[in-house]
Amino acid sequence: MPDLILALDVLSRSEALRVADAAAPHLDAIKIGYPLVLAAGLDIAGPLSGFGIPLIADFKVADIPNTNRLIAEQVFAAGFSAIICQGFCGSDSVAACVEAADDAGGECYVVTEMSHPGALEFLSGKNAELLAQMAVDVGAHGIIAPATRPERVQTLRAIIGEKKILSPGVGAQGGDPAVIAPLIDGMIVGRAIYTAENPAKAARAYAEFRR
Ligand code: 3DU
Repeated sequence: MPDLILALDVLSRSEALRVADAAAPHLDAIKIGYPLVLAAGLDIAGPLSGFGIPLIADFKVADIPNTNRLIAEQVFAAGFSAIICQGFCGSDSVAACVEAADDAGGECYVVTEMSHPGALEFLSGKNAELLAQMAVDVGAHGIIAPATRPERVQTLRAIIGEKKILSPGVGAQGGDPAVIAPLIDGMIVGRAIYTAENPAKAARAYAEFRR
């Protein structure tokens, strides 16, 4: 059963710290991305690190290898433990993120199939399966796969074996935590926690699905 990862997509430093402080006792990691970093700056990683929980940088990095490496180095220097990159730029681009992660003692996760309806237009089916195999081949630490489609998570699991699956889409996007939890290693939950009237209570409820 999975770790609980808070997707902290709030838009101010004070709100980020308020929600993190409330939810932290129930969390295994905090994921932040463009919404919070653009609003509050990359150095929000500093105070968030103070909760003693690993930070995951969800920048869905998607560029040439050299640029990917430069981005990943900044992320790890800022105190993050893991980075998320896109796979569709190719194995050399992903390998650049994996190498930067390895150099920093961190982790790199590769997006395969996304959780929203539009993902089915391009990044699903065979393409997602090729991305998962590539993630294995370049030594990534795991993949991102959709909690909204448990049957796809099972297919991708058969490809990646014991590498980790972090899965967004529970709660606001309709994914069922009881169904997805046994299939994954990390359950990513955003709005269902950070917009809750009581984020601590909401986080505690999702934490029931942990190991
Ligand atoms: O829908 P939520 O509010 O629980 O947030 C989900 C988070 O996971 C959010 O940060 C989003 O950018 C990220 N994510 C997906 O939702 C779907 C993906 O395929 C990959 C990342």
